[in-house]
This record gives sequence, structure tokens and C-alpha cells, in this order.
Amino acid sequence: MKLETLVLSAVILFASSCAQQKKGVQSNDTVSQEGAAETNSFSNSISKPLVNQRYSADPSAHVFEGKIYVYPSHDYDAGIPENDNGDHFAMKDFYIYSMDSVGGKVTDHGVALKVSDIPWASKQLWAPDAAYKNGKYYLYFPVRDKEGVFRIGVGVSDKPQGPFKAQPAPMKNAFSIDPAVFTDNDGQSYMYFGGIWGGQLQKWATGKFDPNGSATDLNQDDKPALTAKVAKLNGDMLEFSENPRDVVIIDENGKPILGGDHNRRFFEASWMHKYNGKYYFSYSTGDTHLLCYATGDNPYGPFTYQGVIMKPVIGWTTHHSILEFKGKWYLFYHDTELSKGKTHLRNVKVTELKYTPDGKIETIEPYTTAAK
Ligand code: FUB
Repeated sequence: MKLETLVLSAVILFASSCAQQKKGVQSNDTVSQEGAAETNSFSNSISKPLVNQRYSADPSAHVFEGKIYVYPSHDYDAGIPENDNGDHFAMKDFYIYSMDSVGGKVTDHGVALKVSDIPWASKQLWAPDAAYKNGKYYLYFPVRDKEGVFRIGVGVSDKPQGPFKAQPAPMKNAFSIDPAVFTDNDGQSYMYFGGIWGGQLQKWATGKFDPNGSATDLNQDDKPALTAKVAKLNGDMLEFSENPRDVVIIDENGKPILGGDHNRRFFEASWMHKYNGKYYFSYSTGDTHLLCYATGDNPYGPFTYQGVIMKPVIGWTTHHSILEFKGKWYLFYHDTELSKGKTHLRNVKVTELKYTPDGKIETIEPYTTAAK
């Protein structure tokens, strides 16, 4: 085991033992500041939580009307024990935030959409994204339908902060979790989506939902890994105009990344951005907790694996977005600083992202190595 892995494991163990020892920590979405002194595992975080009044995760950031709008999940404690299926992520609504500048005041716009307002949904409102076209704003969200299958829906609003009115049915041919919408310079929008394990992508391996499909991935370590999906959106932004395609990530030899390559294979949290004419597909590796990226020449790929954007944060999940604002690039991400290490109670953060002259992204360490 590498020294950095040992150090990180020790930090995670310390953080979760603090969380377990702690009495009377928040029981729902109210963030307790009590006991902050014992959280020195986070004292070397490179950035502070953006939102302190409630938990927030999976931040999708966009510039709308000259401001940065952040569309996160809203974590709360439903009292559901942690499992590999992600049942403890039981979110039921979205709150949206905006800011005039990174580091400036964060405006809380309140509730933008609730599970109870989505006619076909049952539970688990997971990571959203947003887009703009022709005077309307669109909020894309994954949620389980009444049969427990994750599908992707869309809500519409006149304002970036909502409230959003959900369409009466999920988007056709959209499934699994973590929608991310990218609009290219020609105005065409694409949705990237999917996530394995609790995100159920492996249950769609045949193109149809198989309730008896594998609980994790394809269980074929020597075969190409499951991929995220991408599809063009219609002009009305409410449906796809084509069947979803595979987002293939290849290695330096042009071969697809294999299912057993857990440090590089796609798990969840797709994001697409463009830098100097190249398409950067980024994602989480899930059980190895890395944010990675791969580059290509067009929105469909294939994308060649390039490296790690961010090393593991404290907390199981890692999920991000990448945004250019006033000439600088930023990584929005989350960790579990406010809950002192509880996997399902996360908080959104932001830090600057830098490129090397050859277009590589410099790897970010979320905690500095200097102790206290
Ligand atoms: O927030 C619930 C799930 O956790 C998201 O959909 C994943 O990306 C992971 O962050």
C-alpha cells in the first residue's frame, strides 16, 4: 500500500470514528456546528463548504445571467443504514444556490423541486444538472419511478433558480442516474448519463431494464467496462433525438478500459466541458474514489484516458462539475466536512482548476499534506 493511501485511510478512519462517537449530531438536514473542534481531520482542506445551512452534494455549476448557479443534491439523514446500493441517499428535494463570484456571498434560492411534485417518481432524487435554451431553463434529475427503477426526468422554469415544473413522464430512453447536459458551440445539446452499482446502469446492459441484472457491474473484469451514455437532445430540450450511444474510454494503446480497471473505469458522475477545442469527459471511479478525465475530438468520443483531476475526498462518493468563469477554471466538488465524515451527508466546495500548457489538468489534492 502506498504511503498516501495509508495516510488517507487513517484520515478516513479518524473522521468516521469521530462521527460515530459523536452524540446528538443532526437527525435530518440541519447542520450542527457542535463539536467543530474535533474535526481537525478537515483542518487541512483546500476549501471550505459553500453552503452551511443544509447539506449539499453533486454540484453542477453553470453561468446563467452573469452569475454562477449551483444545482446540487440536497442530502439529509433519513435514518437508512448505509449499503452498497446507496439506499441511505434518500434525498427528496432540490435547493439551488447562486453567487456573483467565487468566494462571494452565496444566495440560497430555496426549494426548486420536490419528489412529491414529480407525478411518476417515488424516492431518491439524486444528482441533477441544468441547461438553458430560448428563454427557458431546464432541470434534469434522476429519481426512482414507482417500480423502483432509476429514470431521468426534466423540469422547466422561466428562471435559473426555478421553481421547476416537472414533465408528466420521464424522458424516453433515459435511464440510470447523473444526467449532465453539455451544449456545444453550435447550440446542440447532449446529455451524458449513467452510473453503476446503486445507479443501476448494469441492469440496462441489454438495452432493457433487467431487475435480476448484476448488483454491481458486469462482473467481467477482462471485458470492456460499462460506459456512460450520451444522446443528443431535441430542440425542445425535453427528449432525445437519437438512441443513446456508449461513451467509450480508451487507454494509451487505443483499447477500451476494462471492467477490472477500477482506477480508470467509469462509475458515475459524468461531466463534459470543452477546452481549447478539445472535449473533456470527466467522471468518478466510484469505489476507488477518483475524479478522472479523458479527452476526445467530438462530443461522442472515443475519449482517451488522461489522468486524475482530484484525489479522494473524505466520504465515499466523489462528484464534480467544471466551469469557466471570468477567465478562470473551477472544479465544484463535495466532501463530508460538515458532517465530520458521514458518507451520505455531504457539502459542496469549489477550488480553482489549472491546465498545463499541453492541455493536461493538474491533479488536485483536496487536503494539503501539511498537518494543522
Ligand atoms: O448523490 C447520490 C449519488 O451519489 C449521485 O447520484 C452519485 O453521483 C453520487 O455522488
